[in-house]
Amino acid sequence: MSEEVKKVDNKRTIDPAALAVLEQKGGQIETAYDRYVKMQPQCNFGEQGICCRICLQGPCRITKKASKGICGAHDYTIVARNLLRMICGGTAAHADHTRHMAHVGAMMLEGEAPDYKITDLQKLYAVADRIGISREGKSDLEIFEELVEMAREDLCRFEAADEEAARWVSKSIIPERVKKLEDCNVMPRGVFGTIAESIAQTHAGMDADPVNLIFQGLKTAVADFCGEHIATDLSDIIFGTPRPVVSEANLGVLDPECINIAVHGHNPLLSEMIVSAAREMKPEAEKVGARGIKVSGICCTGNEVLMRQGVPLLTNFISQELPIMTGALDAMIVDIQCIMPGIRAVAECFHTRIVTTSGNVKIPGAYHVDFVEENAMDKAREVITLAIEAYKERNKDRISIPQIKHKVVAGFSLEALLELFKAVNPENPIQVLTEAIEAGELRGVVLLAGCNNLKRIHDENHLTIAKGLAKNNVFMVATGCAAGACAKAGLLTGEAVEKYAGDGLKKFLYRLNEANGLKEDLPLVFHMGSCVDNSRAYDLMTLMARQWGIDTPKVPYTASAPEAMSEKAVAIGCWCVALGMPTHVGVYPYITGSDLVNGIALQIAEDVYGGYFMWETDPEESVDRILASLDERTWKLRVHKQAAEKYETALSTGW
Ligand code: NFS
Ligand code: SF4
Repeated sequence: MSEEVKKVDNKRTIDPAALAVLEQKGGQIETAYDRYVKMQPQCNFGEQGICCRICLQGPCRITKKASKGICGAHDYTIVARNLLRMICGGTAAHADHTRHMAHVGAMMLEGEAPDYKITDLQKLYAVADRIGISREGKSDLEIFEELVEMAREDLCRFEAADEEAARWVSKSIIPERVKKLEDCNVMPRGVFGTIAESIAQTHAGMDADPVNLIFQGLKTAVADFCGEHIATDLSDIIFGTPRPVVSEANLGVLDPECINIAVHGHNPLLSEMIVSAAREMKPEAEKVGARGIKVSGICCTGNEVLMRQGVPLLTNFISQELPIMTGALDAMIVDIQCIMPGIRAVAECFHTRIVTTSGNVKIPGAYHVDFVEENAMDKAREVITLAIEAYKERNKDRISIPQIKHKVVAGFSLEALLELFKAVNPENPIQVLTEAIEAGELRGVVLLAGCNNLKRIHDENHLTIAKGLAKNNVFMVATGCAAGACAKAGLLTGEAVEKYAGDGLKKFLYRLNEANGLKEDLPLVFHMGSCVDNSRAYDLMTLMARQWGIDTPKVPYTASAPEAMSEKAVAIGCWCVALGMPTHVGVYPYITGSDLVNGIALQIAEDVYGGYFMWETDPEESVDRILASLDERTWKLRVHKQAAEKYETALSTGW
């Protein structure tokens, strides 16, 4: 048993609000923090990825005595197959979300989803232009129709080699990357087809070649990028592209005077409706003696409504059971993904209603209201009525809300970021960022992404890394539960810049504050949205590459998932690498059981794609390694630029 496992207790968090709840009620009411302790020690075979149970002869585990599975599969085949299946799980989850968005788009066109409309025409035009839809002589609805059709094609195209590449990939990334993906045979045509192909490839008795399996994994991950990008674009068109917004985060946002509703999951199709219905239903809340209805968010649906509507963020993934334990939450309305079944048992000890809304996410014992898009607002009202009923049963004596919350400045879509840069450089906004890196004011850009994972102390890796990078003048964007961690800890504020930023980062951000004449200072970390919005973060890298005229593996831009947990995070990490980013992960993935597969992730990937993985669990070390990955690129970029100027040649395309 490792040292780390020995000192495990059930208060593994550095979020003071979460800790307050755990100290008061932890142990009496079982949460993930308790179950993590009970689960120790965890299985070593699983941990290393060398357990196979994809056929009924298994489980086969690789040991000294048995170095191959019964069918003769080596460790490297088993590890690579398991990894590919994880990537499929993540890609399928995002694609399911995207399919839903595209389906609602199609329903809107048929007049079957009257509560949804095109909110952002500029975004519609921008996406149409990028994807290659001619707008000439077409009405807005006709453009939208073509776009939805194209999105469905990207999702549904067969994987025949003579078919067109997925457009949301081939038209969103730089031509050099398109060529690389095509040359390596990892350019997907259709998202669902790629998933089917991969699952087939990993069936017993199919592919045994680890390299072939891993390349297929990268192709599937690029299909994941495609799905995510479509989801972001359609959400922006339907609900509006985020603009800077001020709100709050952490458990202290719960208001004992109000009916408190948490929206949890990932899909803005439902949460946006809940937010509007809640605003409308204030009189009903007043009738039962509440001051109003307060909606707050958990996980990525929380990020979606924070970014667009300024709805406060309650908490992130691993602490999702804790808001119920404050006794002040009347309903938790969940849609899809990252919903721990454990919330139901916790709610049993309180008056809180857990309401599931999606046909593929049900929890035994929870309320289920099937969310149908034809009458979305009616359905939203129906679930809010459940919360109002629950409020009447609230026991005031059991309410204990930690008075901890922080201001949050969020809403930084790429469009919003460029708007800020424009105030400094109206002709070429992205140059504001690239020049600051060239001048050495900034060390590079880091995307803070991913989940929570109790293998690490809740939020500790996120916050230590964010603060460490800030001190070293790194410009940071964040998504998902990483952004949630920063929000809860007050890092999405101007005050955090004052406190944690190095001189270069301070100068850079203050220059932007001044040029924009903002009421609210810009934050230390820029919240770009939910996990599907990692597509925004990659578009930023693409813009930087275009500005410098280089391929992405030369751009000083690193991704970090300090507390990665889900299969979705695995898929994202893999496309980050395939699309040219160094990618730090703060938890070991299940591949260390094969030196060969691990070596591909850590080293060979760089030779082929320019991106590579770094596993590092210690947060301080992680900061050093992330900085080194940026510095290597900045240094090379400078050398190549100097050489190009001196010899009057084009910039070297290698990395
Ligand atoms: Ni991303 Fe968002 Fe959080 Fe992880 Fe889950 S909510 S989609 S998967 S846990 S960051
Ligand atoms: Fe064992 Fe091979 Fe079956 Fe896997 S596929 S469970 S390694 S026999």
